[in-house]
Amino acid sequence: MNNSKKLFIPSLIGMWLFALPASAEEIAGEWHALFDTPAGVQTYHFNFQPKDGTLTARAVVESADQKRKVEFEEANLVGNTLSFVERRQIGDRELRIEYTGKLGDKELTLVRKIGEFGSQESAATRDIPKPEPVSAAPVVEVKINRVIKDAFKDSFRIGTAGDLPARYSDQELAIAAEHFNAVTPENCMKPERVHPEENTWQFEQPDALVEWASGSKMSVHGHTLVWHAQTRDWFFRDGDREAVTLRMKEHIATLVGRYKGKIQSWDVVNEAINDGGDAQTAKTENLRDSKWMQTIGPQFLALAFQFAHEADPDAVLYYNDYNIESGAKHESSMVLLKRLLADGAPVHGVGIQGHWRSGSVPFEEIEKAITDYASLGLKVSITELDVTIRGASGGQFGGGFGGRRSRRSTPASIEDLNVQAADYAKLFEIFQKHENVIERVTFWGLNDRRTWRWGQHPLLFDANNNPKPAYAAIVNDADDAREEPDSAKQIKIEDGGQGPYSAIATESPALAGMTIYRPEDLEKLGSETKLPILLWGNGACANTTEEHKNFLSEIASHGYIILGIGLLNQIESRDETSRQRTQSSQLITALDWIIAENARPESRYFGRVDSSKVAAMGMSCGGLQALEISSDSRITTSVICNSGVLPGPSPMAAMPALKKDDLKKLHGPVLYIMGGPSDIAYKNAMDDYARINHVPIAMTNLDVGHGGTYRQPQGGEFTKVALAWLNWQLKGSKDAAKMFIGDDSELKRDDKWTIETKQFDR
Ligand code: 9MR
Repeated sequence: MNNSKKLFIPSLIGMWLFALPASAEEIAGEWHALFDTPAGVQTYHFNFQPKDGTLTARAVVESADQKRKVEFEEANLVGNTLSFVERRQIGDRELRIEYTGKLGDKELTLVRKIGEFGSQESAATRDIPKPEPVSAAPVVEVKINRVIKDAFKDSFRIGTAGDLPARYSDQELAIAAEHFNAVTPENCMKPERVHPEENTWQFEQPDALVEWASGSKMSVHGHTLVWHAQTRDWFFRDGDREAVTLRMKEHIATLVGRYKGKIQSWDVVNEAINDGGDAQTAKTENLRDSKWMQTIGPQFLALAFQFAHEADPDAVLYYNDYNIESGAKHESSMVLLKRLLADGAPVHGVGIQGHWRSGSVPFEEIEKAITDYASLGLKVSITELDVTIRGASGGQFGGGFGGRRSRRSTPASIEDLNVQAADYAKLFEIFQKHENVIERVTFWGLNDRRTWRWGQHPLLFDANNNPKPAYAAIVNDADDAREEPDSAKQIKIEDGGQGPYSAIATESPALAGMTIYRPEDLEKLGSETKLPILLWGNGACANTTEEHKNFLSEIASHGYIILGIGLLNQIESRDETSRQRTQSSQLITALDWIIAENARPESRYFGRVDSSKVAAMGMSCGGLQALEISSDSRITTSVICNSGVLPGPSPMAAMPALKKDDLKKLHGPVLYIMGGPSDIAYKNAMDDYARINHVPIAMTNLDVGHGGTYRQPQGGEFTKVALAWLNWQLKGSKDAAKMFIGDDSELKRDDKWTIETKQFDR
């Protein structure tokens, strides 16, 4: 290894020095890399051989279902930058996969780019990397009451898109047939694919799809006949209007004719209107300057519809586009459709594609667009529905959105999944309201792996085919979805605790990803007693309360409702889902939920909760989550266990990024319960204590270290202190205050504990 490489380490001052070119020898030999690709994880075992100024590159590639050998082309090494190309035949399609790499100190950072499918980055090393355990378990387990096609069988069809059945697993094919009753070929009937040259047709995949659909009792929606994209230049050769019109006619007649009676509807023209627009263009059709426009002119649309109608007079014919529900583009679509109808073009329906983004779905515009199109006597379908969780929206292929960005798939958070679920539920409420106009709602892909928006989790099934909260939100009856059924799982810990109420740990379908600790028999509370609310975040910000279950259950048995971050089933036996990342905002969502339940007459929590008494609590990383939400005006008190704000940026990405300044946002009394000087958070907590001079604060320490006493029977000594504090702060118990206040406070008298307090006498 030459010394220049070491200069990449930023802690060395030599940033002004530059790396010398890598010698070819340094790259010679074996390198291994894992790529998380749209087709699953693939492990590349590369072999690079430099020879006389040239480079040969080959690899053995392992994936879940195959092992293949690759000879790379165009291999090149300049300085420490490497590039080569893999050509891969997938079905009838040749993919060009471009690799670029930079040689670092120990690693070779490789970017793998697959044209329109985006790119992935991976660090190749000399050692074989171990695949990260990829969890097949969902972030949150979802129960669905009905399959979606049945839920809407009296309203409209529910479709999926994909070039089924080739290269789909048996499980995926079964899911497609079970949940959907319509299919749209995602790519295989596009002009470029099905009709690559003037007299060359590729019917193998379209035929297979139509046959599979008929065997699966699904209708087929053809996509797409006339489009500015994915259409080879031969169509427009010579630019002669007549010749181009003839080619279009022949294309449509052959394709629509072949599947006459088998394909029930077609996207005849796709995406003909320009993006954006303004008050001026809104008054016009604002047609895209496509090759169809350039050669045939604006009549190309009416002609396409006419040819399709001639080829299959029974087929329902659609104009299909994205963003036509909104703004100037919507106005233009109305101008265009009115003209086509006035000219007698056989247009029967409008496809609103529906590539939306959760958190910003234009509900009102969508509803208005549906009624606008209906007013023209047209049917409406939602043809390419997907609602992303993160990232960009937009629906145009090749427009720089979604399709070509670098994509690394990080799991969706429960919070994001819930926002998406609420958006999907609202969309389907709108669709159902207009069921007399809507023919079909088709999702653009089958699951979160089989989607052009891979990495943005847009569909109803996750990448492992588990139904997501969005699915339940759409199909589960509004009441079913909210109600915690009597059959909900209930776990008793330590016989329900020692308080006056026997406690259980349970969950509610409407509060995904949270564990609820509460008295089992809520009736027993009578009409006077109301439960204060405790919000709890776990050590390591884990997705389970397992470590703290004794502590939490015991507190609940004394008349509290605790909403703890984490999956209920992980209390009994933990697997890797318990390590999934969680977010402070889950606590706020939970607070909103319980306050709403307390006010909802049909809820079991109706009138049972004291919404004006709320504690933000948590341990270690979860203590930071509690601090993070403590600025919320509804929080009465904060209880920070084995935790404190770090002096600098957190080393763990999953930790809330808090600054010491954030302590100023605390507005209620604060209790720290710490494990003494050997607790790794001790210094941070003591420093917090020194800085908090504006609210009452108690700092308590028991010399047990960072782990606390949570696992001891009833949660041990920590429960005693936490419970006294809660009884004092949330239930006004003067007796409980004696644990903390006065020269002879219980904790002062207790040798095992130390206590300091400030600002209580103000
Ligand atoms: O999802 C499709 C993707 O696999 C293709 O690479 C791309 C280009 O053919 O088209 C995608 O589907 C588009 C659809 O055909 C028309 N509306 C926008 C869709 C997303 O880009």
